[in-house]
Amino acid sequence: PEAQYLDLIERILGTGDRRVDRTGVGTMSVFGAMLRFDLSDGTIPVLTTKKVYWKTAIKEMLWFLTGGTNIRQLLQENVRIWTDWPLARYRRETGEAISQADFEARVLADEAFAARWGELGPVYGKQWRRWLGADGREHDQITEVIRLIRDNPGSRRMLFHGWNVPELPGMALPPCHMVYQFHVHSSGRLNMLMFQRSGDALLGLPFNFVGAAALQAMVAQQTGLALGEFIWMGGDVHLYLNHLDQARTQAGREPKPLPKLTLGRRPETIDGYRIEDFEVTGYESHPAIVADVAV
Ligand code: THF
Repeated sequence: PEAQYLDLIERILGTGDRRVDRTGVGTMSVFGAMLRFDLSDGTIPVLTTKKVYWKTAIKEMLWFLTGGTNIRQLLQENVRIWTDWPLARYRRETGEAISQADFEARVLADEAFAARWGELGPVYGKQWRRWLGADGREHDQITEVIRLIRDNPGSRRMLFHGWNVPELPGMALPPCHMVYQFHVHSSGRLNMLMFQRSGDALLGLPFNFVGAAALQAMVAQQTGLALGEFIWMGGDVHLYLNHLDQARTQAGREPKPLPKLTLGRRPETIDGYRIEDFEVTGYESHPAIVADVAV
């Protein structure tokens, strides 16, 4: 299964279109890709060809599920992967040359500062849990999709969506992983397909696979279904030009068996999960690969 990811990396390195992107860093990019991970054997796609911080990725998914949109909650869990965007805005708007560590410390210590500068706008959590309709009603897409999977598993409408067109301008970043669709096979297995319009193949995708698979495991548990396939679909899938050496290193490594995920407890609702509930066993990986995130 991991070989598919490494093939995608090779494809980008070999045939990717070299182009300038939003961040100015530049990328090699392919358009249109699909990976399929069979989760029915209990595995979770935590890539082994580099060290993937799977707890961070699951904490990020749990943060989305809370409906939160402020980095303060993430920092309280020691997750720093979203700091760069508010930090860049703070530096731009105040002209202050604050370090990342000092910025994070202030967000943690000062609630008013966090409300003013730690906010990402109506990103994932807001749209998933409180999508605002034109009539002023809020829609909890997650609760709704779980209800639908339980009540009408043959439905072809079991999905939730992050791309709220009128709210895009207010988001620090428009959603990358934007649609999640569910499917119940007659064998009682829950499949999930995630569409990602834009994917940072080195840094982002390994995190996104873990977060998505964790979500699928939670939804399967909540609906009393077994796990089936996780299907990942990408639009613009790219390697930043300052990630090419790291990507070559990773692509040259031999994958090890994927680890297994078990949920230690069955909470009453999708809102009850904590990071301690996720047990990943048998994770052995090649060494970490360090790379800077493009902001
Ligand atoms: N923007 C870009 N350019 N790449 C992304 O992957 C990305 N994301 C989120 C939003 N915008 C993005 C942020 N997610 C890391 C991982 C995920 C991120 C951002 C950064 C990262 O730096 N990972 C390192 C260190 C992890 C750690 O220290 O905990 C790694 O080695 O994995 C894609 O959703």
